[in-house]
Formats: sequence, structure tokens, C-alpha cells
Amino acid sequence: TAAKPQKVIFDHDGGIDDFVTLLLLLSKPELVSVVGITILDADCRAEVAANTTLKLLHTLGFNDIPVAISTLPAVNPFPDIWRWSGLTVDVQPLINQVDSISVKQNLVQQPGQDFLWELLRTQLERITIVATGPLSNVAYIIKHYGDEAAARIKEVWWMGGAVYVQGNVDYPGHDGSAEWNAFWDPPAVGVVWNSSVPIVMVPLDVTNHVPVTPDLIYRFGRQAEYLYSVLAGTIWSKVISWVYERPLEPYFAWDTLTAACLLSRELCARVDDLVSYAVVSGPSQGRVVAANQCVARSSDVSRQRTIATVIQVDAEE
Ligand code: AGV
Ligand code: CA
Repeated sequence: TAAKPQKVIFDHDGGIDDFVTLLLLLSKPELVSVVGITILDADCRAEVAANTTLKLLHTLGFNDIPVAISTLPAVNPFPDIWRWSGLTVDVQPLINQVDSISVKQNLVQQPGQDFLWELLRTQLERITIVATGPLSNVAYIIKHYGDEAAARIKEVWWMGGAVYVQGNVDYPGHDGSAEWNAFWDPPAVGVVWNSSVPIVMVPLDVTNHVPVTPDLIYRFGRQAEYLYSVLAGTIWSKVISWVYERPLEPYFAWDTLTAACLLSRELCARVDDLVSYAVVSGPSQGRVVAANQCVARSSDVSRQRTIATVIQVDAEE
């Protein structure tokens, strides 16, 4: 089709799947134009993640996409061992054939949360934000620029939440009902829920269907003549030990599915309009609750609103 590519800001947090997501977004220039990248210091070391991002961009010939690092802090930090896992991507020879000075040219000095607003403010059309970490940066611009910010966002596609399934947080004092991106900054979810920003949520309900398996990674070998495939297979290979180390809780293509659903709507034909609220404090903080579920309302929660939610993936894979 002759439609113009959708402009996208990629707001990520440097996990292994965040980097495969970057590859996916860059690999479809006819559908998506990435106008900027913001990195939250959440499931990563942000300086490392920014470097990896810049080197991936450079390696793939994208020399004009700015990258900025957010300074917003955690409410509940990720474990250090997860935060360092991005180093396994950063050291890959395939992305280190570049010199560090030219790579650094696209690193923005402004804090990522302010740069996010700068990007939105200076674009003529409404922008889609693909957010694959906590919602802190999005919440920041809503808090500071309110409806003006909301009006500039086409949609936020967010990997986060767990609606009808168990969460993935295992943390002292928490009841396990939340997904980690929401748990890292629960009030941010409340701020976004209390705003008019259109949001498409891709929760654990669907990402549970996309474990990263050896079969998936082997398939990239059949297309090893393509740099994107080699990079994707290489990056996924960093989490393959999960298959035998933690068979009951493998690594998932959480963030990558989120971007895939944006790119191929037929992947996620069922997008529910779900009335839900967010728990912003207390032992269930970070939980996203469908309004038809019986959970006592309290001062701990955001207002209810309708959210487009990918609950089901239709295609086999
Ligand atoms: O909850 C899923 C989110 C996704 O954005 N992240 C990882 C993905 O990038 C947090 C997370 C949950 N469990 C994890 C996570 C784990 N075991 N290791 C690293 N990150
Ligand atoms: Ca992530």
C-alpha cells in the first residue's frame, strides 16, 4: 500500500527482548518510521543500553535516530542481575565494528523524559509510542503537559499488566498479581490510566503464549544471510539457558510481541475494550484489574477507564 509509515517513538528499557523489538521496528520502514528512542533506567543499566542501542542503529545504517536516557527513578527496582543482562548484547562483535565517537553523535544530552516531550512537540502528526518498559516517561509528560501532551500521542502500545492471569512479580510484601513493568512504577500506570491518552495494552495474558524456544532461534539460521536475522538470533540466544534452568518460567518475547501486534494487526485480531483500573500502592501495587473482577476499590487505585487490550493472539505463531 502507499500509506505513509507511522511515526513511532520507541520508549524501552534495555532488556534482551527490548533489543529484538528494536530490530523488528527498524526492519519495517514501509510501516514504521522510528523518530526517536528514549531509554528508562529500569530493566537495564541505562548507559549500557543506550550504547547498545546506538551501536545497533549504526550497524544497521540508521544514522539520524536520536537516543536519550531518562533520569526517572524506580519505585521498586529490578534485580541487579536482570539489569546487567543487556551487557551480553552490548559485547557482540557484530555491533562493535563501529567507532565509538561517531556512534555517540546521536546521544541526546537532555534527559529522556524531557526529550520525549521535545519529540512529540516538534512533530506535525500525532505519534505512536511503543513503550516496552515501565510507563514512567509517558506519565511524566502527562503530569507536566497534560491534555496538550495527550493530544499529541496517537496511541501508546504498552507491554505491561496481567489482567486475567498471574503476575510475574516475586517480591517481599507483594501478592504476585502484578507484571514487572507496572510494578517498577505503579503510580505511573495510575497517571496514564487517569489521562485521556489512548492506550493499547499487551499484558502477560498474551505474552505467556510466546516463550523463546530453541526452535524459534534455529529458524533464524535459515536466513543467516540477513543481518537482521543474525542479530535477532544472536540476541535471543542470550536467554536460551532459561529453557533448562527455569522450564516453568521461560523467557518470553514480551516486548517483541507488542511491536509485532502493532505491525501486523491480524496477529492480534481480538482487541478488547476493557474497563480496568490500576492499583498504585499497597500489596497489589502494579496490578491492572478488569472492572468486572471483584476487587475492593480503595484509595489505592486509579479511576476506571476503557483500554484497548490484546488478550488473544490469533495466529499460530
Ligand atoms: O515483565 C516483562 C518485562 C518486559 O518488558 N520485563 C522483561 C521484558 O523486557 C521485566 C521482566 C519480567 N521478568 C523478567 C524480566 C526476568 N526474569 N528477567 C528480566 N526481565
Ligand atoms: Ca522491557
